[in-house]
Amino acid sequence: MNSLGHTRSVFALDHLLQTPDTFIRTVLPGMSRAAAIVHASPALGARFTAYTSEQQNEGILGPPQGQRFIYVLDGKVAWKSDGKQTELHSGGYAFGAEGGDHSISALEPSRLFVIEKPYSLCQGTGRPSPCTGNEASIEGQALGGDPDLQVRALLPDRPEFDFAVNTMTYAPGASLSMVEIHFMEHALLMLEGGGIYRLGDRWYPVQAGDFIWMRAYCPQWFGAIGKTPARYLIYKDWNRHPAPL
Ligand code: UGY
Ligand code: MN
Repeated sequence: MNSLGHTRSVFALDHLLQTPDTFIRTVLPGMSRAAAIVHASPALGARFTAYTSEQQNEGILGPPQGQRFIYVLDGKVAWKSDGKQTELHSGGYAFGAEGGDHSISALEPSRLFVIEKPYSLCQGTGRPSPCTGNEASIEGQALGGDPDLQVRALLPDRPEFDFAVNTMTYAPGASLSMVEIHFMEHALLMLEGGGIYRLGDRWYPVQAGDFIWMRAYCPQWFGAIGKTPARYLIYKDWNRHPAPL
């Protein structure tokens, strides 16, 4: 508890840094034996919703608003989709398409990072199919040829998917090679380690457990600090024209 009203959390026009001391729990419609920490939502200016779901044994989530992506932070959950059940452990993830049928039930106390987003149809691509996977079985790609910065794309590289979720792993001392400014927005959860995040014209110390939202065009840069790798999960809108009709 901080009795002097201090926190690292910041809410600015083009970004949000939300640290665990400011997390508020709520129960979303259809949740049972579970609570949500809502990180980003349309009320913030985001075009998606991102939350952490904390589930007790047998805790369930309600129906999604649009598509749903889940990443297991810890614990074990049963993901049922298309009559098939898959057990997901830490690092496991699943995608459910808009209008599809899926259910999620915790097999032990678990925490999930969840993204929900209305689907943006693109002429000629068809619709995405549900899928599951585990981060550990995905081969990393060196970003811009830098072997100290490995990107793992969790969703299939196919045009029907209108968003991407990647993990980025920085060796100690590694950094983005440039300040990025782009029309996509981001949700980001620090999974491991820490460093300095530049957001807009401010630089923030960040560590595992922190959440960041970046509005489109928010200047951004990260450098890993410490003797262990820094790793984060990052969402971005993807594969769509910036001016949808
Ligand atoms: O994919 C990205 O835009 C990523 N490189 N951005 C970031 O790490 N802030
Ligand atoms: Mn970016």
